[in-house]
Amino acid sequence: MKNELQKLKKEFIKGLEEIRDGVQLDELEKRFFSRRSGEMTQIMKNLKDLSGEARKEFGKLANEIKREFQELIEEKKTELEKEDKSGLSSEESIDVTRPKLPQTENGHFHPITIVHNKLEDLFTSMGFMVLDGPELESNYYAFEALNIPADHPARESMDTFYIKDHSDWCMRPHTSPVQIRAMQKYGAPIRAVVSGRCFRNEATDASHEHTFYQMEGLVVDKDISIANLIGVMKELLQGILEREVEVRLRPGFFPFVEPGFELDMKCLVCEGEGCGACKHSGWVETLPCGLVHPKVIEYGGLDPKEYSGFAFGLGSMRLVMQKYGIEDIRHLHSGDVRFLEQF
Ligand code: FA5
Repeated sequence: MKNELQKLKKEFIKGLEEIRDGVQLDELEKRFFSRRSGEMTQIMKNLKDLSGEARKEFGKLANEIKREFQELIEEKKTELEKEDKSGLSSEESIDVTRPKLPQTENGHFHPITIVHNKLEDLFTSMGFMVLDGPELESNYYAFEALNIPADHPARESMDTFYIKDHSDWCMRPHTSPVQIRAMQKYGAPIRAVVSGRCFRNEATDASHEHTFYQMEGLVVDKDISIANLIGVMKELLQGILEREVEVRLRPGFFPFVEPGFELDMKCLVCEGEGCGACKHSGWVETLPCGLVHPKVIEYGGLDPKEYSGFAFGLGSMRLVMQKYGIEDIRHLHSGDVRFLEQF
């Protein structure tokens, strides 16, 4: 009888160690204590067949073991209930006194994305829509509808990449085609900005990339003047650079605006002394702009006698360089982690 009890105890302890949830615990309890066939119940029943002294001795032992089993079952029940509430097993419980693990590096936005997000916030706060346009563009939208016919010399300064066997298509050399698309789609009045990649067949240097970013702006309404244009340009530069900047406005030629301007800012990388970022002139050509040419308004499907507008094409990578004091544009797409980690 004694051996039988010890064997039973071993099996019970082993069974208890394997318990992972309430269902398994119920099964174990039934196995040992069910009224009809429980293994412990059977032993208790068998006690009555023993003679006086033996019944006394084994009865005591069996009762002790039975109580021990029941206590262990109760303990296990409480443990499982706790795990259910916290979602953690007892070994996983949170130790608030443990020292903090070293902070691992989080990812962050690329400086171009930071500047574009900020520009978009700035313009949406002034009531502009944020639009998108195709990078692979038709010659019609990239040039012709912008008053740049096939033989116009302006095409040379915007030489880009053409698609083999599809000479009508090109990688857009600027974001201005979206001016036409926007007027055709939304009509007037309209206030919109478009940010995105542009492509040019360019010999790269400290301020030129073959793939670069622009942000186009377009406002078309009744009675739009140069004063409106200058007001928005100033808001833009101060909002993004968060400091006073010296600017100069000079005449600029773009077939799709009349009159056209180049808004330059004093180079913040060298404070006007001259460096690679400003082509050693002390000024950075940042914001070409002007009043939308009447022909372009017509290509957009609107009446130039009724509507006028202004447009600008911000070279946003050059603005990123000015904001962060980057002396060479090629760092921005270099993928060099040592460079990117600084932002
Ligand atoms: C244009 O692209 C006109 N579409 C801008 C415009 C829009 C004028 C609306 C008037 C009205 P431009 O070729 O100058 O203009 O380019 C505009 C800006 O893009 C430049 O001032 C410069 O900051 C940037 N940019 C041009 N080419 C490159 C290049 N290869 N790498 C980096 N930035 C460039």
